[in-house]
Order: sequence, then C-alpha cells, then structure tokens
Amino acid sequence: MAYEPRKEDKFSFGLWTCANRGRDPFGEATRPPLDPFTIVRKLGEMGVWGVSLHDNDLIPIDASVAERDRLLKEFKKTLDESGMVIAMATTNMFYDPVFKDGGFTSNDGRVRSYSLHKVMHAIDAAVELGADTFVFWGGREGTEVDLSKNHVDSVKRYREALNFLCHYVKDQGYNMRFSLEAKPNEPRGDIYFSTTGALLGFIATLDYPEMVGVNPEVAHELMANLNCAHVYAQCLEAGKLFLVHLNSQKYARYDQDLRFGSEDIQGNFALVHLLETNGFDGAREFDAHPYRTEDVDGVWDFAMGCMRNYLILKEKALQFEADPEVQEIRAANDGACALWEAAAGGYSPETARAIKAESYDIKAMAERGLRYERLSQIACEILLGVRKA
Ligand SMILES: [Mn+2]
Repeated sequence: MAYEPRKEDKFSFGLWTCANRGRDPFGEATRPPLDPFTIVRKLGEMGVWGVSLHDNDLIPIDASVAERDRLLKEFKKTLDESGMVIAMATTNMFYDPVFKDGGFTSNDGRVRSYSLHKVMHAIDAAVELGADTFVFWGGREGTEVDLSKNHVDSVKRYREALNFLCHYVKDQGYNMRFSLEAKPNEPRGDIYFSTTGALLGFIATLDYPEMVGVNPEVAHELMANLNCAHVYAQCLEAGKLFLVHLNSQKYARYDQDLRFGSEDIQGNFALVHLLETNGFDGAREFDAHPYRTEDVDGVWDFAMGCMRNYLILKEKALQFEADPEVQEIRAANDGACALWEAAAGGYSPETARAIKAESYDIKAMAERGLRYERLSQIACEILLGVRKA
C-alpha cells in the first residue's frame, strides 16, 4: 500500500488526540471513551512509532500509589508489546480547577508549589515509561485581566519553576530534556510566552538552556498569524526543534486542531518540505483531533489521514526538489560572490575594507526577474497532481 506509515517515519500521536470525545464548549461528547491501552495497540498496528501523554491521560489525578504503579507497569507492557515508544510526556496543568489562574504563574504560592509537586511526579512516571522529552504547555499561565498579575513576576516565576525542575532532573540523574510549547490564547484570554520566538528568548535566560527546546504547533503559530515554516526553521537552525506538533487550521480561527493536511495545504506542504529537506530527525507528532461528527472508526480514519497526508506531502516535497525546472530556476538565482563568502567565513579588517571599496551595479543587479511565479506554479501543479515526476 502506498503511503503506508512505518516506524522509521517517526510518527506519534498524543493519547489525548485519539481519546478526544468530541466535546466542545457548546456540546457534550459524541463518542464513547477510548482507553490508553486500546489506543496504543491500534496505533501500533497502524505503523505509528510513538505516543505522548499527560500524566492524567493514564493516571487519574487522585490515584493511589498502588494504582499509579499498576497503570504504569501495564502501560509499559502494552507499549513494548506494540513496538511503541513514548515520544514525550507532559503534565496536565490546565484541567483541574486548582489551575484556574495558572500553575507556575499563579499568584498563590501554594498553587505554584503544588505545580512543582505535580510535575516532579509526572517526570518520575515519564522516566519509568522510558521518555526522554518532557513538554510544558502553560495553557493556564496567563490572564483575562491584565491588572490581575504582575507580569514581570510571572516571567520570573516561570523561570524559577523551570530552573528548579532542570536541577531536579539532573539531581535524579535522569536523561531528560524539556520542550516548551507556545500558544497565544485559548483557553486563557492571553497566555504568557505567546509565541515560539518569545520562548526561544526566554530559554536563553535559564540555568541550563541546553536542556530546553521547543515544539511549535501549526495551529498555534497560525493563531498568532505567523508563518509556520519560518518559525520551525528558526528553531531547527538553533538546534531547538526537539519535536514538532502537526495539525491544520483554517485562517484566523480558534485552535481547531484539524487533521494534518486537511486545510492550508500550501502551508502544510512548505512545513513538510522544510522538515524533510533540512535533516529534522525528531518526532513528527500529530496534536489534532477527529471531527466531532465521527464515531470510533472515524478516529482511526483521522489518525491514518494525518499520516498519509504527511507522507503524500513528503513525496511531493521530494518531487519538487528533484524537478529539473526548479533546479534551473534556483541555479539562476544562486549568485556566488567571493566577498560574501569571505564575510560569512568571519570578520577581518581586510574583508571589511574590500566590501566597502567594491563598486556595485545595483541597476543590473535589480533588473533580472526571479521567476518565482513559475516556481510557485510548479509547486501548485505538483500539489494538484498534474505535474509528473
Ligand atoms: Mn500541541
């Protein structure tokens, strides 16, 4: 079967994606619950490489120690039997009412302390399951009322929490790195560190910046009206793209979490092209959910659709790269310049003098058309399936 997912594609799904029951703010669940064990077995059969989970996707928030241990053991066994790994683990710090005004950035020190408690227990569980990446999405870290918090304190408190947890991981001797996920709003009116760029700046201020990266999500970047490929590229170039969250999104909407490849195909295509032509080797994780109209069969249609669309877009990205006309246009635009090469190789006073002294015929340099109309049309025709490889 063409476009059949394989383990080496490194596809993963959050447990919460397939477990999503179609509940929304205006309507009840439309599907029966799916337990984590069923999801792992089914995804394993479908060629999925890994799953991710919040602590409470598996372990109820009020579970006893014995129940926690039993669930972890049973889940690890199910993973092993299905040939699956944990792509990442994370903490649910948004569902319980205790987090209604944030976790690490709550005004209440008891809530901040409880947040550390919950995360440390979740990290311990993640290590037992074999995870080496731990994600932080601060869904309640924000405000509706700007004057309700000192935002400078909030930034400091978020840093203090992450620094403490980095030290905890080192103190335990765990092999674990952190990945931060940005989203501008929803469910809070405004969420702190609303863009991936804000997180990259923040990470540089931590005690162990090398331990901490990011996992941007398509829908979240589009909610901030940003270009996904540009955002992911900056993270990749900085060595900070620990994993990616993939989904689709209609323009200027709430966080829709639609099946990857189902909307904004050009944007999804540019993103897959970026990942596949720049050596990204992390998890391709789908953080999306099935339409509310679906029954359980529709959940698996959703999961397979995400992966097939990725593989189809990957094939088309490689077709685009190999296209002789694309190569010709690129070659015509890639003007070599010894002076630039010298500058890029590092500063020297001689190079500075030479570049300042050089005369440039800017009229001639500006004259030539770049044929991006043609380049874009080739991409369109490849995507629309009418240009043969
Ligand atoms: Mn996500």
